[in-house]
Parts: sequence; structure tokens; C-alpha cells
Amino acid sequence: MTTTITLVQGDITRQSADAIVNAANSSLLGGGGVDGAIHRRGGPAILEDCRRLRASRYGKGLPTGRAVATTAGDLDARWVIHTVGPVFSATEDRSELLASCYRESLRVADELGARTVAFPAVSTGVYRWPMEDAARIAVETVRTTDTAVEEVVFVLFDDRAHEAFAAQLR
Ligand code: AR6
Repeated sequence: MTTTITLVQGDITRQSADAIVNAANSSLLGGGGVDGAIHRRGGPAILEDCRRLRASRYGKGLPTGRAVATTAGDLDARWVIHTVGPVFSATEDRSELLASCYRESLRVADELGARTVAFPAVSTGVYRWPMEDAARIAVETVRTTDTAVEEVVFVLFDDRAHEAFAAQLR
């Protein structure tokens, strides 16, 4: 089955979906950007789950390119899927790690039975990935990943991000 890709401009914490993806860091213990917004609006239950993951499966943190689910707390979703994007490097090609974030998040979504998944533009904020290239990797990866997820919604914070993703869908 094919996955429908839609674009929304706005705040991902206002989105309704089975799963909302967080652009986290390896610590899973919070940060700025999307991560900060998700923990603020989702409430303390998300951090409690993250701490449990650090105390069990991910004692050294979640590796870059991987994904793991927690409760979504007070968000309008059943799960938050935390993924760790790569920091952009001008000297090393880390594209495969960025693609892996989308693939692994969809794999976790399949395990959970999530049918709708909202993604932010992973790595394009604090981690400085150029928006056009990040949009290309995100869209290509979702298009070529075999998944039971029916709808992927990219939630883009501003005009520029929305335009970059729209260009990939044209
Ligand atoms: N909804 C949707 N998109 C958003 C929101 C929001 N509420 N807030 C920011 N963006 P970033 P990264 C956009 O920095 O680059 C954190 O501290 C933003 O404009 O959230 O993967 C983590 O803890 C940008 O386009 O994630 C990590 O340490 C995109 O979301 C680190 O930042 C991603 O920006 C991860 O950096």
C-alpha cells in the first residue's frame, strides 16, 4: 500500500496523529526546538518514560539514526517516537543517518500499529542541516520505505521549510 504524504505548516505539538515524531538528542532527556516543545506540551509523563528507557535499554543513550517510542502524555497522539538526527557536517556525508531516522521511525510506528505519523524536519534546527537537502532526504525516504503507515504528515514550522518540502512533492 502507498503512504500518503501531506504537509502542514505550524507547531507539531498541535497536531493530531497516532504518533508524533520528536527530533531528540541521544540523552532522551530533553532540549530545545521540537524536543522542548513536545516535553512542555506533553507534560512529565514523556520524560518519565524517557528516564525509564535510559535506565534500561538505552543506558548509553539512543544512537543517532535510531528511534524509540514513549507515551505521548497530554499530546493529541498515542505515542511520541523519539529519533536522533545527525548534526550536519560539511566534510562528512551523514545523509544515510538522516534517512535512517525516517526509516526507523516508520519501523517503530509499524510495530506500534500507528497509521498516521507526524514528522518535523529532523536535524534542520539546532543540528543545522540545509533545509532543501533535508526535505529531499525526508521525502525520498518516506516514499521508498515499505510501511503500513497510511499517512505521513510533515509539520513544517515556517514558510521556508514548507516551501522546501512542497518543492519535493511537485
Ligand atoms: N513544531 C514543528 N517544527 C518545529 C517546532 C515545532 N514546535 N519547533 C521547531 N521546529 P530542532 P534538530 C522546527 O532544533 O535540528 C534539540 O535541542 C525547526 O524550525 O528542533 O534535529 C534536541 O534536544 C527546525 O526546522 O531539531 C537536540 O539536541 C526543525 O523543527 C537538537 O535540538 C528541527 O529543529 C536536535 O536538533
